Amino acid sequence: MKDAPMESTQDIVTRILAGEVRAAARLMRDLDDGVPGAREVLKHLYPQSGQAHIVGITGSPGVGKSTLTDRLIQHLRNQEHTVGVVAVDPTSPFSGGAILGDRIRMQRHATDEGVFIRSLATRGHFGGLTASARAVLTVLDAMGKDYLLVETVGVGQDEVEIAATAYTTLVVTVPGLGDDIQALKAGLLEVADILVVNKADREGAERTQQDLLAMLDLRFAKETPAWMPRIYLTQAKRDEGISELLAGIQEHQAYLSREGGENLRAARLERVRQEFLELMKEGIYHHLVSLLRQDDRLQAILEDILDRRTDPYTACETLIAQTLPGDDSNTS
Ligand SMILES: Nc1nc2c(ncn2[C@@H]2O[C@H](COP(=O)(O)OP(=O)(O)O)[C@@H](O)[C@H]2O)c(=O)[nH]1
Ligand SMILES: [Mg+2]
Repeated sequence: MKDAPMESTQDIVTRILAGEVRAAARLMRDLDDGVPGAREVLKHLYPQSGQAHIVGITGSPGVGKSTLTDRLIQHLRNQEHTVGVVAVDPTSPFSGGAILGDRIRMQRHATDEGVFIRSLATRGHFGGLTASARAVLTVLDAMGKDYLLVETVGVGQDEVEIAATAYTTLVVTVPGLGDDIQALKAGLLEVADILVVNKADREGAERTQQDLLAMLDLRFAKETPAWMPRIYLTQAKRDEGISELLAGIQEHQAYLSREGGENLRAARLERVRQEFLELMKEGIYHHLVSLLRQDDRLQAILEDILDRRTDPYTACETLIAQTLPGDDSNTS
């Protein structure tokens, strides 16, 4: 395949800001491949982002997140909102199975100009999955999408975090909680602004709702939160309860914007915090590794550790002290 002629950063930025799907898709690929220059484009897009309402959708595999996402897209489109979707899927990039599944499930939106869907596998992204998902969100946001839906499987810290740093986070479960109740107790409940009991056509939906209510009561026994998480029963497959769920999402959105938007600012600040700290972690790591590569110091350090002339803790502290200026406090 012949290389396309080089395009200036400004040209690409202009095309993406104009909402050009092909330019955006190309940038997302380049970002994943670590193509030099791709990040420069992102730097120019970032100031134009920050307006979209980001909705995280997380929960165990198979609870119906993709089906639900597909329905939410439709309902948002009916309201004439534009929508961007990032689906983070645990499937290996080699089989691509479930990614294909998401694509097919949401395919009816493929020809809709107002919808952009991007699936990410959990491996094979330059800078890591979280960074990749954030970059895609920034691109979609800068393109002017009104709502960004982020579907992640609620297993693994990264995936939960991607959904948790959305402005409105949905935690999806199904009747007959079982293992899910453990996951909820172990922290998923903490990040939920809205709880969804999908597959409400199955037996035990009301019971599950009661269990969730009891868990919320327990959690907020001492103090009533400014936002009490809502619980919705849905049948994504049959498009039941989705209007109500969307109304709940938009109520939460309105809650965040209330009273001068202090809550929204706090939620956005939290996103920025996560984003910056992650980039810093990645940046410093790569910086140090490339320094060590330059003069083969890595090998020397490893052998010192292997022969017990030093230990990995001291070696790491020494390296950081030698490389980064100014930290007098002991942070170990
Ligand atoms: N019975 C029932 N099945 C559903 C419902 N919603 C989704 N499903 C099915 O659950 C399966 C998993 O759905 P999917 O959206 O891929 O789940 P995900 O892994 O959480 O994204 C699919 O076969 C869906 O058709 C529902 O409301 N009721
Ligand atoms: Mg899915």
